[in-house]
Amino acid sequence: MTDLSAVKAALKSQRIETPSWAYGNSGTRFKVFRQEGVPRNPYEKLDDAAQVHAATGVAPIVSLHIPWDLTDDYAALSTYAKERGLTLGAINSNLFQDDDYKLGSVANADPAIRRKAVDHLLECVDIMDATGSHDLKLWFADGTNYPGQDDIVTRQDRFAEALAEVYARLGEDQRMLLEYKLFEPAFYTTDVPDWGTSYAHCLKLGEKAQVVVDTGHHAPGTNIEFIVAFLLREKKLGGFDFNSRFYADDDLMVGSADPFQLFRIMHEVAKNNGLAPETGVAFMLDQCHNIEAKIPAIIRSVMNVQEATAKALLVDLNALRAAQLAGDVLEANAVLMDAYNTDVRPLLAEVRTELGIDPDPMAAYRASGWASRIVSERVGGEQAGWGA
Ligand code: AOS
Ligand code: ZN
Ligand code: ZN
Repeated sequence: MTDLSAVKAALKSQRIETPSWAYGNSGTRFKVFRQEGVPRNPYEKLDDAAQVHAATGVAPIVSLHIPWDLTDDYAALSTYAKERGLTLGAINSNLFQDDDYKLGSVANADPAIRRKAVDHLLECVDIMDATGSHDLKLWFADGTNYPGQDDIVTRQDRFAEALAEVYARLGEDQRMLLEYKLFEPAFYTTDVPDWGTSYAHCLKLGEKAQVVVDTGHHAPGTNIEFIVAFLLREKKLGGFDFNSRFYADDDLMVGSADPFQLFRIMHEVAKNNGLAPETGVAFMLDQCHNIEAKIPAIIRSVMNVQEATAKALLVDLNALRAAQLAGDVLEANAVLMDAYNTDVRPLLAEVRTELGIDPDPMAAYRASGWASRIVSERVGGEQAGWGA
């Protein structure tokens, strides 16, 4: 039997980090649909994030993206966050929106461009010092489009050199989280295409370098929970970029395309102590809400992660282990499916009531009046958006 009070305690202490860019406008390369009331600067993004936290009680951390969240005083931004019960989380670098990076950033053949790219990463660590952020999250668009375009091994050498310089600049309590992605924008080779490449670089760099699993960055059919279990065993899972995909890097709401996959991932996390704060797994969202209202979509995403986590925590691990040791394939599978098929919404409603918030986060947000308030107040100025 599972101890329900321990399940509730784990759900109450889980922290889900929301990305500043999810509050701004986004779209595909075909069209960005502008929405009314969207934030015009990082401060207003934090105001929206505070609404998500108020409704859910478990989303007090916000990832920033440099330069999309450019400001001249990051310490002031951090103070503004604290005044709203928030903290600033991972600092995401941007080495993909500058003409200089057409043939790569840290893997570019031109040493001057490599220098510029590394300087940006070092600047991101300076920003972490000012915001009190612990994580530098690195995603690189570097790669090639055509066979023969550049040398695969030489590009890895350039990567290793750049990462080592940035790693050496990290403070005691700062980490480097290295994300991988199968393809896009590069279509032939990507310099960090999979967890193995990321893991190999992180292993060489040292303890403060860990892998980020973006759930949308794999080939169809990839067993992501296996990667998660393996990385946890090796103490190299730094965190997640949660989102859902049907085809490629769709960045849809986590848990919307395949809630069972999310459950399987969270089962490995829960079983392998990944929910314990000391394990250091960051539960970040990395999503774009192109056609749906942004704040309620982020609230829904947080709830989806919570539901998968609750089901994972309900797995009767003693019964599972007994069935596994007995070689009882059907029983072991049944134990897992029992947890997955449990309706955990009443349990989460109880958890929220015990936290002193509304048991229904979506209804609470609707009733708050925030959606109409931002439409009437945020007029004029440039709306923030992906790339703005
Ligand atoms: C890109 O595909 C990656 O998922 C990045 O993590 C992220 O979406 C981008 O860097 C915005 O910060
Ligand atoms: Zn990502
Ligand atoms: Zn992505």
